[in-house]
Amino acid sequence: MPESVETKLDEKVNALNLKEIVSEKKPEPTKTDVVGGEDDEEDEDGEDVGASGTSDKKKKKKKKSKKKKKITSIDSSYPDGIFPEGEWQEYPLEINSYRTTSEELRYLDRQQNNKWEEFRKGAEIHRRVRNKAQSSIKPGMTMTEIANLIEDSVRTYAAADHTLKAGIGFPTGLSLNHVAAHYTPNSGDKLILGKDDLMKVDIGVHVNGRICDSAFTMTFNEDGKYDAIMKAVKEATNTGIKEAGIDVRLNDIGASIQEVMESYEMELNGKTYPIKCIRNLNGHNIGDYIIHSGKTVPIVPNGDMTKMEEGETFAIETFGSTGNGYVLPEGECSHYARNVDTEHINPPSKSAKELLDRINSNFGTLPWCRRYLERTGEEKYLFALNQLVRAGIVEEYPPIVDIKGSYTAQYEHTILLHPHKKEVVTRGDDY
Ligand SMILES: [Co+2]
Repeated sequence: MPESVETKLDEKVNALNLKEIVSEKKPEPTKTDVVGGEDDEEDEDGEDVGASGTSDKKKKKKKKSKKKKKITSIDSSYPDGIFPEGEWQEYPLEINSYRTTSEELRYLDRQQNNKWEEFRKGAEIHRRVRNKAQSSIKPGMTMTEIANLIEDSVRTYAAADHTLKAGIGFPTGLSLNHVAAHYTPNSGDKLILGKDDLMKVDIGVHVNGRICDSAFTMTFNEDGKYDAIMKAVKEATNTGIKEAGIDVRLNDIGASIQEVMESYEMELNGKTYPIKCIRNLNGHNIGDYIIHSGKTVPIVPNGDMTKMEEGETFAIETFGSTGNGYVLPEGECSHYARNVDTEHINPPSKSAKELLDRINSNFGTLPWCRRYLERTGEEKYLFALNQLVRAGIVEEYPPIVDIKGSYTAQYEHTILLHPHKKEVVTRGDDY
């Protein structure tokens, strides 16, 4: 989920659609609910997909197996509470090479093991959910069906009795073509995925507030139309990950990303388009229950000489576009989050106060969307929600788009800056 820095003011202007939504109350799925249809299976021995992924051999075995198994909690596959580690990388700067071998720093790292295991558990859920998404999503499905498929899987793997303990870390981004981010269906949405669409799938999983933020791009176009933009963005994100580290300046990461991204171009209908970084979308550091926590990781050089620091966790994400390389808010808003440090602001009405209590008890400062609010039983809440937005208590994050007819792609991973090494915790064999 990207941070959109320069558009903050514009977002305020983009007023909420006040059309009332009559919502259906949806029951919380129980732990034994089957999610996502017929293909739900798990290895009988509960083996992890892990960063190294499922082997072909195993896939064949799965295909043959007649026994369909339900998705169950991730904990049942890891009863000892030790989850697969992500990809380890050494820090890039020469002055930090001592870190790799320092016994003292390794000891210091082990002191924080609970925190790292929470991230790794979220990452393993993320890998399994996205594997399922990649094999189950097909053109012709509605955005609502796709979102439900992903979100029900997250909820079942997390198997938490409360949304603040573990589960969805932010609304599932399903942004098509020129829409770069922050699109998820509101109830009643009838949008259907087409074969030629370029879809950014941005999934958030949290465990005790440790949020894994990771995204990929998919299409069902078979003539390779989008190969260049997808390759450019994947490589740019991997460059950002490689360059990131303790004492590295944020500006320098942006410069490295741009150099890789903008070495690509793409042909569309006989015309060649340069692939540009979307310069007002950024990676960000991640705090407990806070998806955008102060530091911004640019994807072009921006003069920010702030350094990354030991113990920090970042979402490294890049966006490429065949359009202007600049996004603006457009369309009906679905994403919201309560702002931090707003306890001193009084909600402007009784209904706004009640809605805020509901938001606090279900999401705290985690981002959410209208569908999640409706699951808690809320209906006809838009007037009160608009009041909370205008009071500055809740922030809205409308879809952000490049020019119509352009194509945008995104890849994203969460990285952990351990004292001795960095860990790309959400790495899988898919991306
Ligand atoms: Co993000």
